[in-house]
Amino acid sequence: MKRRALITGITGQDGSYLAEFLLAKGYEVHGMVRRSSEEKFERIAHIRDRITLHQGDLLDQFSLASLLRIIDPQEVYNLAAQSFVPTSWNQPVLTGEFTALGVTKVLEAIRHTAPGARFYQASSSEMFGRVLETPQTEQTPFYPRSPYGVAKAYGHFITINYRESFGLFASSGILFNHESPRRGLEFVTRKVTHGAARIKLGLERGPVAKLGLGNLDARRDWGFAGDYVEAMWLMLQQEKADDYVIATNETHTVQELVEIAFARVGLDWKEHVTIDPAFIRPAEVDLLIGDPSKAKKKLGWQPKVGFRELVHMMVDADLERLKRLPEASL
Ligand code: NAP
Ligand code: G4F
Repeated sequence: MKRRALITGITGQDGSYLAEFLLAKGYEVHGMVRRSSEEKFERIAHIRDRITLHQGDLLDQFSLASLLRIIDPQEVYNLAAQSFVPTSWNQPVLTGEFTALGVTKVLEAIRHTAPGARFYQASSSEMFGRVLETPQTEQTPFYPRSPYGVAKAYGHFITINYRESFGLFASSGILFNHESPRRGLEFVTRKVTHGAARIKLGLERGPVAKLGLGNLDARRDWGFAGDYVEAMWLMLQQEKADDYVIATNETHTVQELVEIAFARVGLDWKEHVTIDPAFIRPAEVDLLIGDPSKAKKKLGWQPKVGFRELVHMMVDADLERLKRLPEASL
């Protein structure tokens, strides 16, 4: 009999890679999606006929419990969240409700409806914020710097609490930034690769096409999303639930990202990139670099795609996609 998995956030970057990964492993894959006036499930369009989608929302406790009752999954991956850091300053309450309390709602639904299901929580390196130790490990204390980071810290600890209080198999993956051609356009990697591709193809107006960015000195530990979803699955195959840092152990500045992306299309980034104060954050996370030793040792996990290869993959995919689009939509 096929194993059943439920993914919240299946329409997002990670949800789409995880769904592909689980299908390849022979799972019956179920996804929770929000109702919208226009269905935009682009990231999962290619697997739409192989997965089952159910309407539900992190805010609606009953929809979660009813999904669990209908599906009776062995594994639940909670990837749904308000995931964009700048939005969390504009909508701090909503971010708290989705990204923090939403986790408790899923855990409560599991506890009452499917207590045997294994649970994965999508925690984040944003919890380290103004880092208290470098590189960051599972033991590094948190100092979140945004309402998003604060909400994720709540989600992380409530996951541990339900494991310790009720014996649920609940694991938390502290994932550092991971990217792909499916990354949302507002995140810096995709903004840069998409921007460089548009400029290269002459799609930006003006005598010299510009791309406005914020802090070029921020450093991130960037990996490939396709590699990171394997780590999520591995966490739920262990004998005991636990928490793991998933990272590459390399850090790069936003400027390095820009240099590599523009060089890929044969352009000098200095002629195109401007600093736009609108993208400077009220409080910045200056440096992230994770130590994934525990995941390597216990899960046998390691990243496969390096930083330069990742940026090239994203630029190439954006060039291809833009070339294929009808002129009216450019
Ligand atoms: P993403 O592309 O922004 O996807 C977020 C998903 O959550 C979307 O499917 C979205 O649905 C869904 N969602 C948002 N609010 C919801 C609600 N109230 N009810 C139901 N679904 C809701 O994010 P991602 O990059 O794939 O990240 C996946 C998870 O990992 C998130 O929890 C994120 O915070 C966390 N994380 C990401 C990274 C990273 O670098 N990517 C690192 C650490 C942790 P719609 O399509 O309807 O908007
Ligand atoms: O790409 P970003 O928006 O990602 P951020 O804030 O690190 O958050 C992402 O990774 C987290 C894991 O650490 C996830 F939990 C979270 O859900 C999300 O996926 O920004 C990266 C860096 C920041 O330091 C930002 O200040 O890039 C800097 N940056 C500079 N110019 C910019 C820009 N970021 C964005 N989004 N847009 C800019 O124009």
